[in-house]
Amino acid sequence: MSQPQAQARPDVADCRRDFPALDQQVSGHPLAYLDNAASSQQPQSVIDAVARYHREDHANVHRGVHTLSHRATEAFEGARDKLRDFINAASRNEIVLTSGTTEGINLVAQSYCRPRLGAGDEILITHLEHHSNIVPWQQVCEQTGASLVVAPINERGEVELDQFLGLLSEKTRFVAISHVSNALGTINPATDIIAAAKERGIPVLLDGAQAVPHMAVDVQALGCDFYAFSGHKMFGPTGTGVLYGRESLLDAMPPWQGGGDMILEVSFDGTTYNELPYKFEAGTPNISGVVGLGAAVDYLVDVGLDRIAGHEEQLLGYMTQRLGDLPDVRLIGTARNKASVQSFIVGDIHPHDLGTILDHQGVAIRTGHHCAMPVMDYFGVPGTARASLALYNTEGDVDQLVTAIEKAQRLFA
Ligand code: 7TS
Repeated sequence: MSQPQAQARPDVADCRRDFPALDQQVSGHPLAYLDNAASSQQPQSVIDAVARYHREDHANVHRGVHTLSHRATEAFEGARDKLRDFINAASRNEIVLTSGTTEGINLVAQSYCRPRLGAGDEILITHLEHHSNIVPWQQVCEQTGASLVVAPINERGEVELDQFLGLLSEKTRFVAISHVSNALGTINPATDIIAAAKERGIPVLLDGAQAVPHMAVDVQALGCDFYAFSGHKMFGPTGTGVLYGRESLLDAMPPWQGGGDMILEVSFDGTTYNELPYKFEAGTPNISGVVGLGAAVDYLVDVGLDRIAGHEEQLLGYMTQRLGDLPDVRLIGTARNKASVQSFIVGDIHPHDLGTILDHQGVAIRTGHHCAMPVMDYFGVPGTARASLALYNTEGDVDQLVTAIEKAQRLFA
């Protein structure tokens, strides 16, 4: 794909054609896929890369002397290099390939925090987190006697920076926050939080699951110590993901799973662990998935993250306005700095009923608590309807959503 000028809107019609799943009818309507925060669709180039790998190159990695094993290893490690470039990590040793965000966060909780924390120590998160960035910390608190401290949000769904910073103390041993909230789309003030934590020598993990498909991420510019994300939300296969970790920290951490590939030498007297990043990659990895993830990175880079961000910002503005103009629609999450997501409630229609009626009109959204029950509790709702955008969405998708909601309102009137 040629590189048009930075900031210009991507030619969405062209991008859309790259995604075969979008070209289908659901219940007799063209599919308007607005559930990208849960899982995005895959471009043909990703589907082809995975298929080609299965057809021609499949073998185990890092261990064979034969040609297919070499090819598989090359494709797998090549994807690691692309991922390093993609987030501008300083070294490929800092790219741990995982099954997704959840695994990356659990790895840090168990391997970084568990050996270091004890009673009186605190882990600081926010009220906005996905359960994946809550439960692993609760578990490590139970295991170590440390406490979980939760920074509050306001009625817009924003973390109040002053309040957050006020909770940093000499007891704080770790900070874990979402870069972008999945339930509300709020972009957290990560740079300020990281700078403040750094001044106090506190490591920071960013949960980047909802950021990487929507904005350029540079882990060195952010200055974070860990950054976790998932392949399936960035046009790659499920069961893939990355944990970025600062090399000096990863080096000092014990492996969290034992098995093949993560060792240099094993005897019954003891085991010498492999070097980074393999120390954290026990067992045969998701080779085909990672090959596909590499192709997804190529795709994102080709379209251009700045252009994607510009397009989505414009489209989110349009969607928010269209939804906000509907009678009896309550927008949940109105942060001033947002990406790609709008949660809402339509009158007293239960979100699941709304989602079903929308599906009958070809509109795919997610309904429920979005694995962020504390956010729902804050807004006093059991769940919301959530429309979430990707680079291939258009104003036509949003119009179809609005028409479908109007129909639901008529049905329930
Ligand atoms: N963190 C955030 C911010 C997320 O949005 C998600 C998934 C995860 C962590 C977990 O990612 P996984 O790939 O390990 O499962 N979020 C959603 C969602 O919003 N709807 O479905 C999954």
